[in-house]
Amino acid sequence: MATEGEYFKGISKIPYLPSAGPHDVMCFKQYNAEEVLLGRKMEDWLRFSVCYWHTFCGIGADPFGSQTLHRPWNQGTPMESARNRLNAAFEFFNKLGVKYYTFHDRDMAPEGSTLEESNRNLDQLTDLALQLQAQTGVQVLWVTCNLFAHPSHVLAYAGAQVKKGLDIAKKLGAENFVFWGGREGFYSILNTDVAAELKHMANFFKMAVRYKEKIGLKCQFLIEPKPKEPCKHQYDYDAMSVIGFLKHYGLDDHFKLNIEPNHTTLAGHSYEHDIVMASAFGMLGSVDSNTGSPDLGWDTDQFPMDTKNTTLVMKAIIEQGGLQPGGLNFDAKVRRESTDLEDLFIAHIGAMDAFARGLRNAVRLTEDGLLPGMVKERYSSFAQGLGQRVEEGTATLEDMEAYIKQNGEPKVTSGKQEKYESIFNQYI
Ligand code: XUL
Ligand code: CO
Repeated sequence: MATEGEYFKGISKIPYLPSAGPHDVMCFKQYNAEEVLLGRKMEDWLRFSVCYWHTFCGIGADPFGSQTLHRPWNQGTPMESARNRLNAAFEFFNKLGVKYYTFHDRDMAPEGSTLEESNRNLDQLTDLALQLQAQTGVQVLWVTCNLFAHPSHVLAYAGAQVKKGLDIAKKLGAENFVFWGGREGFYSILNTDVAAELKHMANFFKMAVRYKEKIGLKCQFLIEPKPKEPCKHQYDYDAMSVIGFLKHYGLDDHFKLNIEPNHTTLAGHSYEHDIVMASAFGMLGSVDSNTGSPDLGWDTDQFPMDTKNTTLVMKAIIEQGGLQPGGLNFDAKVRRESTDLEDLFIAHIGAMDAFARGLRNAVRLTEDGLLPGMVKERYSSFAQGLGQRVEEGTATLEDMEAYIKQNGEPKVTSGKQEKYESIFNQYI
């Protein structure tokens, strides 16, 4: 029965029905929140989060066409719509069974004609958000500020906005705060002083760290790499560029990375690349779990449905012991042709099942130990003798020369890539 103020009528709490047939797309067949794998509940490995901007603010417009998605919550004044949207969002989280959400300041509350008015709008909407969080137990995975839409492109405005963003992160108990500037880059090198901009960006982050400490905000700071779009070149190009930047400016103790695979593929890497690289440096904080179309040159923010990709991601997450306090945030939008409200559920359920299956695959891969054992064996010569001294950083080039002279020409050892690939395929 539809209750008053209900937006997703006819849809009740999404059940786990592992034996449902392929036609039934409104249930989970893989994701069983309470099931324990490797000593942890599935919901704690996966920490799913719904993003506000695509799912509740998206209207299907693109540079070539206007609105196709007409949502029932977009009614009344901008503030009335914002309130309806927040109520619809919490109904969606509850029915889907997701415990986290993410938002930009300007998707939760409309921009006013001054900073003060925008801040007042945000105060009112975050009061309602706090109430809905308390009623439902749904929490903020991360907050971010939309620093890319305002027409003035003034650095001080961005600073003022981030100050307020950090205040609301504290108010709502956000577990993380994301920085994805969008405009931190350039369109033409001719009018750009790259060294000055990088220094200003680092100093901006230092201001954010100082304000966070001043207000006693306990959340993880994350930078989200993206190589381009809207800028021609963005300074936070990919995981390794951001890690280098953070280390260069002494910020690496204060930030980790929020990796979005669609951005990774835009940077010319394979889907899992930045997840693996960030994790290798202890810098993987959270994931904007989406996918692109690698044959396209722009950010399509599609729902991640490919279980090979999700298996590779979950393998890296298991290897680093989980993603907490980060999570898997669906920075993904339904296509402009997917016009039914139900499509929002179908998309999230499909992606959650793809990740749950990826988790199950990665758990089997870990428990069997076959592939991890083969990798260990491949590096075993670094566990003793000269190899061990390379590992420890005490070997010299002279040692290497002496080793070769003593042991003669090296024997060829196969890298066995096809064997690894063929074994991996048996887990997906
Ligand atoms: C843009 C993008 C953003 C960030 C938050 O490509 O991914 O939505 O995740 O600003
Ligand atoms: Co993102």
